[in-house]
Amino acid sequence: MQCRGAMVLLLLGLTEVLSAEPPAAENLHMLSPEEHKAILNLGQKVLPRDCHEVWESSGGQAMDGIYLIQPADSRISAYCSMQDGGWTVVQHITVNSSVDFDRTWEEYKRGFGALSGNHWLGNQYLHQLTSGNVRYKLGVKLVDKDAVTKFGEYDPVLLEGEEAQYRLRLGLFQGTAGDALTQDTENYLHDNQRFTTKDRDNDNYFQNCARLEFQGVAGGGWWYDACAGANLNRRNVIYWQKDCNKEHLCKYAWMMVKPSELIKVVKVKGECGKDEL
Ligand SMILES: *[C@@H]1O[C@H](CO)[C@@H](O)[C@H](O)[C@H]1NC(C)=O
Ligand SMILES: [Ca+2]
Repeated sequence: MQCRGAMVLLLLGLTEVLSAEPPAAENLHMLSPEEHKAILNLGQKVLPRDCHEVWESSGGQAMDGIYLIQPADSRISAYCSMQDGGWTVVQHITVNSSVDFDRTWEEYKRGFGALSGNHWLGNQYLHQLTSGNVRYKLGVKLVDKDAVTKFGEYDPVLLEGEEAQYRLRLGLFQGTAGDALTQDTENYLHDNQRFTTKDRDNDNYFQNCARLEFQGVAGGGWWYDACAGANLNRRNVIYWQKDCNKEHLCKYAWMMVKPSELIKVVKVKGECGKDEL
Protein backbone atom coordinates (compact mmCIF):
# COMPACT_ATOMS: atom_id res chain seq x y z
CA MET A 1 0.00 0.00 0.00
CA GLN A 2 2.66 2.48 1.13
CA CYS A 3 4.89 1.45 -1.74
CA ARG A 4 2.15 1.97 -4.31
CA GLY A 5 1.41 5.41 -2.91
CA ALA A 6 5.03 6.38 -3.31
CA MET A 7 5.04 5.11 -6.90
CA VAL A 8 1.97 7.15 -7.78
CA LEU A 9 3.57 10.23 -6.26
CA LEU A 10 6.73 9.62 -8.26
CA LEU A 11 4.75 9.31 -11.48
CA LEU A 12 2.79 12.45 -10.71
CA GLY A 13 6.07 14.28 -10.09
CA LEU A 14 7.41 13.07 -13.41
CA THR A 15 4.34 14.19 -15.37
CA GLU A 16 4.67 17.60 -13.84
CA VAL A 17 8.25 17.94 -15.02
CA LEU A 18 7.47 16.65 -18.52
CA SER A 19 4.53 18.94 -19.14
CA ALA A 20 6.39 21.89 -17.54
CA GLU A 21 3.29 23.11 -15.77
CA PRO A 22 3.46 26.80 -14.95
CA PRO A 23 3.89 27.44 -11.22
CA ALA A 24 0.69 27.43 -9.20
CA ALA A 25 -0.99 30.61 -8.03
CA GLU A 26 0.46 32.06 -4.83
CA ASN A 27 -2.94 32.31 -3.21
CA LEU A 28 -4.21 28.75 -3.51
CA HIS A 29 -5.40 29.07 0.10
CA MET A 30 -8.28 31.20 -1.22
CA LEU A 31 -9.60 28.50 -3.54
CA SER A 32 -11.28 25.18 -2.87
CA PRO A 33 -10.13 22.30 -5.13
CA GLU A 34 -13.39 22.64 -7.12
CA GLU A 35 -12.84 26.37 -7.56
CA HIS A 36 -9.27 25.72 -8.65
CA LYS A 37 -10.53 23.47 -11.44
CA ALA A 38 -13.05 26.15 -12.39
CA ILE A 39 -10.40 28.85 -13.02
CA LEU A 40 -11.42 30.20 -16.41
CA ASN A 41 -7.94 30.56 -17.92
CA LEU A 42 -6.22 27.63 -16.23
CA GLY A 43 -3.21 26.56 -18.29
CA GLN A 44 -2.68 29.93 -19.95
CA LYS A 45 1.08 30.40 -20.09
CA VAL A 46 1.48 34.15 -20.41
CA LEU A 47 -0.92 35.56 -17.87
CA PRO A 48 -2.88 38.80 -18.17
CA ARG A 49 -1.85 41.56 -15.83
CA ASP A 50 -5.36 42.04 -14.44
CA CYS A 51 -9.05 41.42 -15.16
CA HIS A 52 -9.25 44.39 -17.50
CA GLU A 53 -6.70 42.72 -19.77
CA VAL A 54 -8.78 39.52 -19.73
CA TRP A 55 -11.81 41.56 -20.73
CA GLU A 56 -9.93 43.43 -23.44
CA SER A 57 -8.35 40.39 -25.07
CA SER A 58 -11.73 38.63 -25.14
CA GLY A 59 -13.29 41.58 -26.98
CA GLY A 60 -15.50 42.23 -23.97
CA GLN A 61 -16.93 38.68 -24.02
CA ALA A 62 -15.19 37.20 -20.95
CA MET A 63 -17.44 35.90 -18.18
CA ASP A 64 -17.35 36.88 -14.53
CA GLY A 65 -15.37 34.42 -12.44
CA ILE A 66 -11.94 33.44 -11.18
CA TYR A 67 -8.92 34.01 -13.44
CA LEU A 68 -5.17 33.69 -13.06
CA ILE A 69 -3.47 37.06 -13.33
CA GLN A 70 0.07 38.34 -12.88
CA PRO A 71 0.16 41.96 -11.71
CA ALA A 72 3.95 41.96 -11.24
CA ASP A 73 6.11 39.10 -9.94
CA SER A 74 3.26 37.17 -8.35
CA ARG A 75 0.95 34.78 -10.15
CA ILE A 76 -2.34 34.91 -8.32
CA SER A 77 -5.96 34.06 -8.87
CA ALA A 78 -8.56 36.79 -8.52
CA TYR A 79 -12.27 37.28 -9.02
CA CYS A 80 -13.07 39.30 -12.14
CA SER A 81 -16.24 41.33 -12.44
CA MET A 82 -16.47 41.88 -16.17
CA GLN A 83 -19.16 44.53 -16.49
CA ASP A 84 -17.89 48.00 -17.23
CA GLY A 85 -14.50 47.03 -18.64
CA GLY A 86 -13.24 44.32 -16.29
CA TRP A 87 -12.71 45.06 -12.62
CA THR A 88 -10.29 43.07 -10.45
CA VAL A 89 -12.12 42.53 -7.16
CA VAL A 90 -9.89 43.23 -4.15
CA GLN A 91 -12.50 42.97 -1.39
CA HIS A 92 -15.98 41.56 -0.99
CA ILE A 93 -17.98 41.37 2.20
CA THR A 94 -21.49 40.21 3.04
CA VAL A 95 -22.60 41.58 6.37
CA ASN A 96 -22.69 38.95 9.13
CA SER A 97 -21.23 36.26 6.87
CA SER A 98 -19.05 33.64 8.51
CA VAL A 99 -15.78 34.94 7.01
CA ASP A 100 -13.82 36.60 9.79
CA PHE A 101 -12.21 39.93 8.81
CA ASP A 102 -10.45 40.34 12.18
CA ARG A 103 -7.08 39.14 10.84
CA THR A 104 -3.34 39.66 11.24
CA TRP A 105 -0.98 41.79 9.17
CA GLU A 106 0.30 38.70 7.38
CA GLU A 107 -3.23 37.57 6.48
CA TYR A 108 -4.16 41.00 5.13
CA LYS A 109 -0.88 40.97 3.20
CA ARG A 110 -1.47 37.64 1.44
CA GLY A 111 -5.27 37.58 1.39
CA PHE A 112 -7.95 35.52 3.11
CA GLY A 113 -11.47 34.23 2.62
CA ALA A 114 -12.76 32.57 -0.56
CA LEU A 115 -12.24 34.29 -3.92
CA SER A 116 -15.71 33.42 -5.16
CA GLY A 117 -17.26 34.90 -2.01
CA ASN A 118 -16.22 37.09 0.90
CA HIS A 119 -12.53 37.86 0.81
CA TRP A 120 -9.59 40.27 0.91
CA LEU A 121 -7.30 39.76 -2.09
CA GLY A 122 -4.19 40.90 -0.23
CA ASN A 123 -2.37 44.18 0.31
CA GLN A 124 0.75 42.90 -1.43
CA TYR A 125 -1.22 42.21 -4.62
CA LEU A 126 -3.15 45.49 -4.47
CA HIS A 127 0.25 47.14 -4.17
CA GLN A 128 1.59 45.24 -7.19
CA LEU A 129 -1.48 46.08 -9.26
CA THR A 130 -1.47 49.81 -8.56
CA SER A 131 2.24 50.65 -8.34
CA GLY A 132 3.34 49.86 -11.90
CA ASN A 133 3.31 52.10 -14.97
CA VAL A 134 -0.44 51.85 -15.39
CA ARG A 135 -2.65 54.32 -13.58
CA TYR A 136 -5.44 52.55 -11.67
CA LYS A 137 -8.70 53.63 -10.16
CA LEU A 138 -10.53 52.20 -7.16
CA GLY A 139 -14.22 51.34 -7.38
CA VAL A 140 -16.48 50.89 -4.35
CA LYS A 141 -19.90 49.31 -4.68
CA LEU A 142 -22.40 49.28 -1.80
CA VAL A 143 -25.76 47.53 -1.64
CA ASP A 144 -28.14 48.35 1.19
CA LYS A 145 -30.76 46.07 2.77
CA ASP A 146 -33.40 47.27 0.27
CA ALA A 147 -31.07 46.36 -2.61
CA VAL A 148 -30.35 50.00 -3.48
CA THR A 149 -26.89 50.12 -5.05
CA LYS A 150 -24.44 53.00 -4.76
CA PHE A 151 -21.13 53.37 -6.48
CA GLY A 152 -18.06 55.52 -6.14
CA GLU A 153 -14.60 55.68 -7.65
CA TYR A 154 -11.27 57.26 -6.87
CA ASP A 155 -8.88 58.07 -9.69
CA PRO A 156 -6.03 57.39 -9.27
CA VAL A 157 -5.41 54.84 -6.53
CA LEU A 158 -2.02 53.70 -5.32
CA LEU A 159 -1.23 51.36 -2.48
CA GLU A 160 2.34 51.91 -1.33
CA GLY A 161 4.52 48.92 -0.39
CA GLU A 162 4.87 47.04 2.86
CA GLU A 163 7.86 49.19 3.85
CA ALA A 164 5.43 52.15 3.79
CA GLN A 165 2.87 50.08 5.76
CA TYR A 166 0.64 49.84 2.67
CA ARG A 167 -0.24 53.51 2.75
CA LEU A 168 -3.30 54.42 0.67
CA ARG A 169 -3.10 57.26 -1.87
CA LEU A 170 -6.28 58.38 -3.56
CA GLY A 171 -7.21 60.92 -6.22
CA LEU A 172 -10.48 62.55 -7.19
CA PHE A 173 -13.79 61.00 -6.23
CA GLN A 174 -16.96 60.69 -8.25
CA GLY A 175 -20.06 58.58 -7.80
CA THR A 176 -23.53 58.17 -6.38
CA ALA A 177 -22.21 57.26 -2.92
CA GLY A 178 -20.62 59.84 -0.65
CA ASP A 179 -16.85 60.25 -0.59
CA ALA A 180 -15.96 58.57 2.69
CA LEU A 181 -12.21 58.17 2.15
CA THR A 182 -10.82 61.56 1.11
CA GLN A 183 -13.54 63.67 2.77
CA ASP A 184 -15.12 63.01 6.09
CA THR A 185 -17.62 65.06 8.00
CA GLU A 186 -16.43 63.42 11.20
CA ASN A 187 -12.87 64.57 10.55
CA TYR A 188 -11.48 61.14 9.94
CA LEU A 189 -9.47 60.88 6.77
CA HIS A 190 -8.50 57.55 5.23
CA ASP A 191 -6.55 58.83 2.26
CA ASN A 192 -2.81 58.85 3.04
CA GLN A 193 -3.21 56.56 6.06
CA ARG A 194 -1.13 53.47 6.62
CA PHE A 195 -2.80 50.10 7.11
CA THR A 196 -3.53 48.87 10.65
CA THR A 197 -4.32 45.35 11.80
CA LYS A 198 -4.92 43.89 15.26
CA ASP A 199 -1.22 43.03 15.49
CA ARG A 200 0.20 46.18 13.85
CA ASP A 201 -0.95 49.59 15.01
CA ASN A 202 -0.21 52.33 12.46
CA ASP A 203 -3.23 54.51 13.23
CA ASN A 204 -3.57 57.93 14.86
CA TYR A 205 -5.50 56.78 17.93
CA PHE A 206 -4.02 56.11 21.40
CA GLN A 207 -5.28 52.54 21.13
CA ASN A 208 -5.39 50.19 18.13
CA CYS A 209 -8.49 50.99 16.01
CA ALA A 210 -8.54 47.47 14.56
CA ARG A 211 -9.14 46.11 18.07
CA LEU A 212 -12.06 48.37 18.97
CA GLU A 213 -15.23 46.31 19.22
CA PHE A 214 -18.82 47.11 18.33
CA GLN A 215 -21.30 44.57 19.70
CA GLY A 216 -18.41 42.23 20.36
CA VAL A 217 -16.92 42.36 16.85
CA ALA A 218 -13.55 44.02 16.20
CA GLY A 219 -13.08 46.43 13.31
CA GLY A 220 -10.67 44.40 11.22
CA GLY A 221 -7.74 45.74 9.21
CA TRP A 222 -8.17 49.17 7.57
CA TRP A 223 -6.50 52.47 6.72
CA TYR A 224 -7.61 53.92 10.05
CA ASP A 225 -7.21 57.49 11.11
CA ALA A 226 -8.41 57.85 14.74
CA CYS A 227 -10.46 55.85 13.85
CA ALA A 228 -12.99 55.68 11.00
CA GLY A 229 -15.46 57.49 8.78
CA ALA A 230 -15.65 54.36 6.70
CA ASN A 231 -14.70 50.76 7.28
CA LEU A 232 -15.75 47.99 4.93
CA ASN A 233 -13.99 45.29 6.97
CA ARG A 234 -16.10 45.32 10.12
CA ARG A 235 -18.01 42.11 9.73
CA ASN A 236 -21.22 43.12 11.54
CA VAL A 237 -21.64 46.70 10.20
CA ILE A 238 -20.63 47.87 6.74
CA TYR A 239 -19.71 51.49 7.35
CA TRP A 240 -19.52 54.20 4.70
CA GLN A 241 -20.46 57.50 6.33
CA LYS A 242 -24.11 58.26 5.51
CA ASP A 243 -24.59 55.53 2.90
CA CYS A 244 -23.98 52.52 5.16
CA ASN A 245 -23.97 52.57 8.95
CA LYS A 246 -25.74 51.10 11.97
CA GLU A 247 -28.95 53.05 11.21
CA HIS A 248 -28.85 52.56 7.46
CA LEU A 249 -27.85 48.92 7.11
CA CYS A 250 -25.98 47.66 4.07
CA LYS A 251 -25.71 44.02 3.07
CA TYR A 252 -22.85 43.92 0.60
CA ALA A 253 -19.72 45.84 -0.32
CA TRP A 254 -17.07 45.41 -2.99
CA MET A 255 -13.76 47.12 -3.60
CA MET A 256 -12.17 46.70 -7.01
CA VAL A 257 -9.56 48.19 -9.31
CA LYS A 258 -9.08 48.71 -13.02
CA PRO A 259 -6.86 50.88 -15.19
CA SER A 260 -7.88 54.52 -15.43
CA GLU A 261 -8.71 56.12 -18.76
CA LEU A 262 -6.08 58.67 -17.80
CA ILE A 263 -2.37 58.22 -18.23
CA LYS A 264 -0.09 57.92 -15.24
CA VAL A 265 2.21 60.90 -15.09
CA VAL A 266 5.61 59.83 -13.85
CA LYS A 267 8.14 62.39 -12.74
CA VAL A 268 11.14 62.41 -15.03
CA LYS A 269 14.35 64.03 -13.83
CA GLY A 270 15.18 67.23 -15.66
CA GLU A 271 11.74 67.52 -17.15
CA CYS A 272 8.84 69.43 -15.84
CA GLY A 273 6.75 66.30 -15.18
CA LYS A 274 3.97 66.50 -12.67
CA ASP A 275 3.45 63.73 -10.16
CA GLU A 276 -0.28 63.61 -9.73
CA LEU A 277 -0.15 61.62 -6.54
C1 LIG B 1 -25.90 41.76 11.56
O1 LIG B 1 -26.00 41.15 12.84
C2 LIG B 1 -26.25 42.09 13.90
C3 LIG B 1 -26.16 41.33 15.21
O2 LIG B 1 -26.88 40.13 15.17
C4 LIG B 1 -27.63 42.73 13.68
O3 LIG B 1 -27.90 43.69 14.68
C5 LIG B 1 -27.62 43.42 12.31
O4 LIG B 1 -28.91 43.92 12.03
C6 LIG B 1 -27.19 42.46 11.21
N1 LIG B 1 -27.03 43.24 9.98
C7 LIG B 1 -27.76 43.05 8.90
C8 LIG B 1 -27.54 43.99 7.76
O5 LIG B 1 -28.58 42.16 8.77
CA1 LIG C 1 -2.91 53.64 17.66
